[in-house]
Amino acid sequence: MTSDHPVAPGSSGTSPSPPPGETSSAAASLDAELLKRDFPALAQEVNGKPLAYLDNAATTQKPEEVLAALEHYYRFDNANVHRGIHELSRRATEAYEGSRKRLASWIGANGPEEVVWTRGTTEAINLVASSWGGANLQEGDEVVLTEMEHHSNLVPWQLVAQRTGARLRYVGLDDDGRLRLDQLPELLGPRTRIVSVSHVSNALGTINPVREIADLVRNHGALLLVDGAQGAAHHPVDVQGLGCDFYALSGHKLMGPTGIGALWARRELLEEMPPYQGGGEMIRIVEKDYSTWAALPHKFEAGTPNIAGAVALKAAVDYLDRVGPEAVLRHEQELVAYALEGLREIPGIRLFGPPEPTERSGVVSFSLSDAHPHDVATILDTEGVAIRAGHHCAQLVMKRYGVSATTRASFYLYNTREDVDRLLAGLATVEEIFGAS
Ligand code: C6P
Repeated sequence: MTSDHPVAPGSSGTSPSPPPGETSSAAASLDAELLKRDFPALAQEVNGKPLAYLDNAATTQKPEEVLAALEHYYRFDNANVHRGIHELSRRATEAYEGSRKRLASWIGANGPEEVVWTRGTTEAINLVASSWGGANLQEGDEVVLTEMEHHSNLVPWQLVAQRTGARLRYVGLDDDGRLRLDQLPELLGPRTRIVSVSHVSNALGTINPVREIADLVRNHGALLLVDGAQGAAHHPVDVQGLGCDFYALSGHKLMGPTGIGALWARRELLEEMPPYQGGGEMIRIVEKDYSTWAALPHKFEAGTPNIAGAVALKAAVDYLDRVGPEAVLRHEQELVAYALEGLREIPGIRLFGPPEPTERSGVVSFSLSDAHPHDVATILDTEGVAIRAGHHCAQLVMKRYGVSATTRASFYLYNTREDVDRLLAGLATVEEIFGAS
């Protein structure tokens, strides 16, 4: 993928953000070939073939500057945060809190105290379900979810529903992998307390109209949590513009380290919510029978955090910001369009998700009539093409479409048309092995 105006890290490739869910036609394009060189893991051969890494919805590769930030922290600044009165601790704290500030302003938070570090999206949603849900849900209250959700946005609500007697209700999916938003007004009842929905589906690629959902939910007086695991990495995020109350994200999906993520929440909600876990860092005073809590966001951060992860996440955000989230989304949609064109030629293929590439981010999910997704993934692996096969932790999606698994290729800013060609060539090999698939 080349362009007349390639944008590489180091140059400013950003342009004003379009409304959520839309791409700006004026968005700068990017030069994936050039960006790829920043990612050492992508330079290797796998099974004797150059690696075509198409499993980015699972996790993304890390650019040199993220690796350098991790190494720099451990080589020079390694110390615990907020505790020691010494130079290293001061530096570690500054880098750790500096990263929080960067993330907060990048997603449009009203301040760093609205950003709680977590291990990732899963922990962020568990935090809300357990803390907010435990304190606010009562028997007969309702939580509205969708059939599109990742298990991380289902199971925490099931657990709190079992504890409190709250009921779970579900927005369905249409045949093309879109939410049945026509059902939402009916599902929002007098007992609805919270709606929790993914920004982008990991199994289908669908970009959900979060703002539209937020308007309905807020007019109804309920809260909205957005699972942004597949949102923030591929899509401009402005939590104010989205109109949500909670936004959960994972650092490793946006080129940061694993084990670091964040929960953004409106300050007044965090103020009212009880702590999620107890331990060091999150207290002000500890007596024998009770304790009082530290100020936000530390009230929710018990124990020694993933300092290196948080510090290196800033490098990832800086990188993504320079490339420009609008350009990333547009690039992914171009790759999706190109992939769909090739995939539609394959006999016996079934495609999942919206037919229009502009309705999705960089995910293509499909099944072949004769080959099991795991066999497809294994054959592609021998060709050096990394994809994911399975239920993608979205068993309700699989059930909705009557399959147990799909094959999924997911693109990111460093993928090229050549990577897609490698996928298509690998599928031709699958066809040869399995006959007319
Ligand atoms: N989906 C995938 O291959 P964690 O594991 O906490 O970083 O993210 C969980 C999660 C939550 N919501 C959505 C929409 C997701 O896609 C994921 C992670 C990966 O699709 C791993 S199962």
